[in-house]
Amino acid sequence: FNQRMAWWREAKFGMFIHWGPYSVAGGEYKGETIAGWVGAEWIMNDGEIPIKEYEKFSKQFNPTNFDADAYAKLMKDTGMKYVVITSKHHDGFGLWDSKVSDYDIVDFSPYGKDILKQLSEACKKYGIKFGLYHSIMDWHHPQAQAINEPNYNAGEKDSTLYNPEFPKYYEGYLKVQLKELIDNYDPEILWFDGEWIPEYDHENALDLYQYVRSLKPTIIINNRIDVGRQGLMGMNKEGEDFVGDFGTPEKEVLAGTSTFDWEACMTINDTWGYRKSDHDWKSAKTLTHNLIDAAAKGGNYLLNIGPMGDGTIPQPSLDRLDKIGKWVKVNSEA
Ligand code: FUL
Repeated sequence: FNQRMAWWREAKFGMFIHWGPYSVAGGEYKGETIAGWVGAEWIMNDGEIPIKEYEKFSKQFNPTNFDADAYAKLMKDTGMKYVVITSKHHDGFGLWDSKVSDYDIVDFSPYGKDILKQLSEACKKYGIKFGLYHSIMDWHHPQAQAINEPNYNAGEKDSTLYNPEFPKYYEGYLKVQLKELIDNYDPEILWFDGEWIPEYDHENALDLYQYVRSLKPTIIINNRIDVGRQGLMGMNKEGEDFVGDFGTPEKEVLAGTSTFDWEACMTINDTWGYRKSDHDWKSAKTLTHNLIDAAAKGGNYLLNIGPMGDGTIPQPSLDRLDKIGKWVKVNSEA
C-alpha cells in the first residue's frame, strides 16, 4: 500500500481539468445564465435541458485551440506533478473514442480527435502523471440516471427514481469504459464521482474497487468510489470496510492533519466547468497559500481549470498559474 501511494504523497500538487460539452455552453442556455450551486458543468441538470437539446452543445464541441503539449507544459511550469481530467462527467460525454458509445469526442463532435490520447502522450513527455475523473452517474445513458429527464439528479435515495436497468449499465458500459481507459491511457489515478445515485451502493463499490485494481494493481483510487460523500467520510474507520485510497475534501483544506491520505480539490474562480459569467477569481496569493496549507497538513492540492469549448484556457487562470509556478520554482530550489 505505502509503495503504491509513495509517488502521490510526494507529488503534493496536481491539475484538475473539467472539460466537456458544458464548456461550450459556458453556463448559458437559450440566452440565459443558468444559476446552479455546484458549477457550470451541471447545466444539463440545472437548466433541465432535455438530452436532445443538450446534444447540440456536444455537436458544437470543437476544441481546435486545444494544444496538449502546451497543457502539459503548463502543468510542469506550474510545479504540478499530476493531472486529473474528466474522461466523462455527469453529462455522459466521453473525451476519448469509446467503443461502447458514440457519445464521445471522436464519434459525436466535429473535432473527431481523441483528447485523452493527446493529453496522456504529452504528459508522458513532461513527466506528468496522468489521472482520470470518471462519473458513475450518467445523465445521458438510458440505463442510468437519464430516467429522470429532465431532472437528472435525484440527489437522494428516492426509490421512485430508481432506474431498474442500472446493473446493465454498470456491467456492460461503466466497467467496459473503465477497462478501455486503463488499457488505452494507462492512468495512475481514477477519481470517481457521482456515486450518490440511488442505484449505486457499497456492494458496487467493493466490486468496482476490486475490478479497477485487478486491471491495474498500482492504480490509486479516490474515496468517492464508495458511498461516503464528502471529504474524509467514506474512509476506513474502525469496524468499517470502505474502499478508496484517499479522501477528497472539496473546496476546503482540512483544519488539521489526518491519518488518512487526502487531497483538497479546489477551483480558481467558483465553477469547475467553464462559466462565462464567473469572474470571482481567487488571488494567486490565496491559491499559493492553499497549496502550502494543504502540504503542511500532509495533503495534496488539486487545482482546477475549466477550459473554454474551443480549448482556450481562460487568461485569469493562466495568470494565476504563472505566479504560483514562479513561487514553487523559487521555493523548491536548494
Ligand atoms: C462534484 C461534482 O458534482 C462537481 O461537478 C465537480 O466535478 C466536483 C469536483 O465534484 O461531486
